[in-house]
Amino acid sequence: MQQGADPVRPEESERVDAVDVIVVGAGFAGLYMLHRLREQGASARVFERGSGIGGTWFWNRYPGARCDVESMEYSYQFSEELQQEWEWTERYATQPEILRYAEHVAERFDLMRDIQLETSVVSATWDEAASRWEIRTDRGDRVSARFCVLATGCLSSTNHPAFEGAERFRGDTYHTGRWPHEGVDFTGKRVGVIGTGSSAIQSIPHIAAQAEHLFVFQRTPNYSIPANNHPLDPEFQRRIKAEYPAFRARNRAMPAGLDTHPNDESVLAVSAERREEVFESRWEHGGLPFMGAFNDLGTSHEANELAKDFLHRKIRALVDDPATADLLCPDQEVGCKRICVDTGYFETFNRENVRLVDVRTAPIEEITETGLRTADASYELDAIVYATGFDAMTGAILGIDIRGQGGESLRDAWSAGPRTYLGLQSAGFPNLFTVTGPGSPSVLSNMIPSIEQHVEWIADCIAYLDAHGHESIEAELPAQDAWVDHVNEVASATIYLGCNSWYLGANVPGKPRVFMPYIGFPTYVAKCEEVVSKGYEGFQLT
Ligand code: FAD
Ligand code: N01
Repeated sequence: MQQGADPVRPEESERVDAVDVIVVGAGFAGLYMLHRLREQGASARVFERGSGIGGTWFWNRYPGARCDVESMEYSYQFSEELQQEWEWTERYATQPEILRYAEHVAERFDLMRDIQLETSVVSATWDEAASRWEIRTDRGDRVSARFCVLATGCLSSTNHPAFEGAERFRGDTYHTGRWPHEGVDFTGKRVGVIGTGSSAIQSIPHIAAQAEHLFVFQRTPNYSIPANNHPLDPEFQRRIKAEYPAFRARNRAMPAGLDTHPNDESVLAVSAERREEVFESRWEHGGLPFMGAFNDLGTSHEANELAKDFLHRKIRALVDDPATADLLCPDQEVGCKRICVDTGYFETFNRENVRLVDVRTAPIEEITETGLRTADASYELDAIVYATGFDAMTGAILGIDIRGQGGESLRDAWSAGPRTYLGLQSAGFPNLFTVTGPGSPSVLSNMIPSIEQHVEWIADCIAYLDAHGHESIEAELPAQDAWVDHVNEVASATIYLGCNSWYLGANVPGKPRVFMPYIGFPTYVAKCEEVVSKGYEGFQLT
């Protein structure tokens, strides 16, 4: 908890019966939403499940957790004073530094007095007669609000595979997305990490350096580009700050709202020497800009094959044991699953105390009292780390029992996959907004600019309704259907549908296979603005 703040503790809080807006979640989305609403004179209250604010950066405290968008870009731009005064220390900020930043924002804008921590929203019910939402929490709060904003996060509902016998394990169990605040000492322990996504790839080198022995249970290998992290040069930071608004504007206009230095050449049109030179320089530069190496890696299978070949060669050069290197080479196309960014991940498999276990050919069959059994072997473990990710994009939203017009449940409305108009609203659920909801660029963009764009759109919308005497706003079904079709059509022209990613819900058994984010920042921003300029086209204002 940041110093000087004055958090509302559940036991101290008075029951609030009526506010203009209830915001669920106090990550970067909820914090900025609260600030904007207050600025325009609305009363708002935020409920947050955690015992602190910061969302992702509050929960994901595993060793090695850090951002893979560069610090100068992964931060708010709504306040020039804020972006001038905050000093980042590294090219990619660590989790503790980002959490300190979130706490600084909360303190600076005096947000804590409207945030109730350790409180989960369990239901939200639309009262048609009153045109208001009734929100209930696990603490017994009952609040009536004109609007409800779900700032519940795309990656906040942790995924726990239902392994047979999991509860019998007598050792310690951790999930990367719910890491203990006091940290974990793995010294002298036999540790098993399940999963090889971004969280695993960041934490494995740290756990390996501490544990007596580490088993990495891999179902699908992933591509990872070295971070090449380094302390931030003060002169570089000063130069960016001298023109911060222009820097932000430039990046907002880029694909994904991120400066990946996009190269507008087709990899298929250049010579083999040029191809190698560009890939090599991207590898050296490090991080997500690898995907900007050529303009067709995300759309052409043939082009992607060349990136794949380059990265397979890199993995084989880094990993000494050829059989382990083979296992670490992904089959899927580069970027189909979210690309990872690492520091020493592949090299970790050269350590004597680390072993890669392929659980694709021999799946995990059960967790035992003393470890884990796959289809062909047993492993004795003192600790199991679930790096098994999230019920992404819809998990946190559908964790709340939401009832809209006519008592319709959102869980039913989304039973075949999420359906939204612009990722902002769902038909049948008036005055309910989602920040970075499914159907918006969200996880396929630098998320803080995406969050700011949504928060500003929602705040402006509420101000517009007030100014024009409208009681409610609701997405129209035809507009929503057309938007969902458009989201799918855009995705089908890319490489994204060809693998089992969490973008498709494929990591959670039984989840409908639907591509959830929208590929198209920044054209998406223009579309949102156009809708407003046409009097909220596709929405019904009552
Ligand atoms: P969150 O930060 O997830 O906050 C949502 C909050 O809502 C949570 O605190 C949760 O407890 C709360 N909540 C949910 N349901 C309820 C409920 N029913 N009642 C009460 N509270 C509730 N994005 C990038 O752009 N770049 C990166 O480099 C990057 N790195 C990441 C690294 C990790 C480890 C993870 C998990 C994600 C990363 N992301 C990154 C995505 C990241 O989630 C976003 O950038 C951003 O932090 C999301 O902010 P948010 O406020 O929308 O959601
Ligand atoms: O989760 P993931 P994550 N048996 O879903 C495996 C962001 N993020 O927490 O691929 C065996 O990617 C699963 O296997 P498979 C970023 O957007 C960013 O790592 O489904 N294995 C996979 O290997 C990221 O994409 C950073 O076959 C099982 C792993 O668990 C997102 O958050 C850091 C299994 C889960 O990987 C999620 O990342 C961290 C089973 N039953 C997170 N079930 C940055 O670096 C699942 N797995 C910025």
